[in-house]
Amino acid sequence: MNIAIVCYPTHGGSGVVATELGLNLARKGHSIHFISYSSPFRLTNYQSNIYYHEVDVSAYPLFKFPPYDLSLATKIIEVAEENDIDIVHAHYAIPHAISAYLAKKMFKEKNLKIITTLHGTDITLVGKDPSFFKVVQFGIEQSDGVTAVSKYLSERTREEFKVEKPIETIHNFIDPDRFNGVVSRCNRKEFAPNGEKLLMHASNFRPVKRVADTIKILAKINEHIDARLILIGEGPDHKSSHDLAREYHIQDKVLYLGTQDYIENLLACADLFLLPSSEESFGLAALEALSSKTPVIGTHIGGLPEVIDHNVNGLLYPVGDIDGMASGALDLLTNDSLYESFQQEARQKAISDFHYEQIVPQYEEYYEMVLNR
Ligand code: GMT
Repeated sequence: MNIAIVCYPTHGGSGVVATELGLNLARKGHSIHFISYSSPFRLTNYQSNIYYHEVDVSAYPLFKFPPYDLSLATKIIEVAEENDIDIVHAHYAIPHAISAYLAKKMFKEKNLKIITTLHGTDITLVGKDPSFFKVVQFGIEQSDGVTAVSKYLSERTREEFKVEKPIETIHNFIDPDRFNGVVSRCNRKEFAPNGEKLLMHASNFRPVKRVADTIKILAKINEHIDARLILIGEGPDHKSSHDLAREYHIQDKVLYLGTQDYIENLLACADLFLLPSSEESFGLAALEALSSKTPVIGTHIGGLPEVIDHNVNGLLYPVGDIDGMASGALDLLTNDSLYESFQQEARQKAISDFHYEQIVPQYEEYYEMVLNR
């Protein structure tokens, strides 16, 4: 099939999932056309059957906000004309679902099929905003197919947007050979020179991620054992988390690495991965940790319970339960046999439930179903 994948090129989960899906589909012989405002960061080397089309938006003095969604619709039509596209797969509803719908209506040569994959904040946060709600609802209704990355998100979408049509749950996936937790990939001495335990967190540092909680958990753990925290990513809460670490006098135990393209090498060093989010439709970072044999300490919200099995491969607590998360972390970090069991279970969970070889065919079957409908 000739598939156009519309996504964000950034380090957020939706862009990663869209890119890795395209790469896997290309390896299976499909022709994949990525469309975005810059090349997806995971699109590193040339690979056959992969094409990238850049959307350029003319900046005109009259425009306070350059209308990316309109230029995107135009680019989708151009790519569809030149490459006989069968399906436009829009990842993250805003604005991709609507731009794809516009392209579908304007493209006369063929009945372009639109599939929208919902990733989380396009429903639970941004999509709920009154300035987007109706257009997101319309985009979902007009798509020929809609998938969501967790059962939780499928349910939330039905509830919040009163969607009648079926929403297919296709979970996110992992390459366990890439996220394999081989310790030699990471120089642990560099991060823990005195044998400290290593906690890790990776996100876009937005309020929904509650980065401050990772600092509070670190402070609590350091009342009992020596531990350090590696923070990966950039975003609005970076500075406040820095200030909080100073307030707790543990700034020397927190290492900010900024945005990283190859988190798989760093995860191999982490003893525990912290994901204390208030909203998480799936938690791709948690799956990357599991696959790397790194147990996850997180919150019992959203789609995380579909990824993490509490007391088996991770520990899940109410949002903001710092004491619970810190004490659960300490139980694991001070009991080697328990910790090793969690490590084995973590990798087993990633491989048995979320291997790309199991999930990518679900997208292919869904494409066929939508095309033949
Ligand atoms: O908030 C992020 O993690 C970025 C966001 C995105 O849109 O890229 O992630 C969402 O999509 C990921 C991939 O499907 C999911 O794993 C994340 O859970 C989801 N984020 C939220 O729901 C907050």
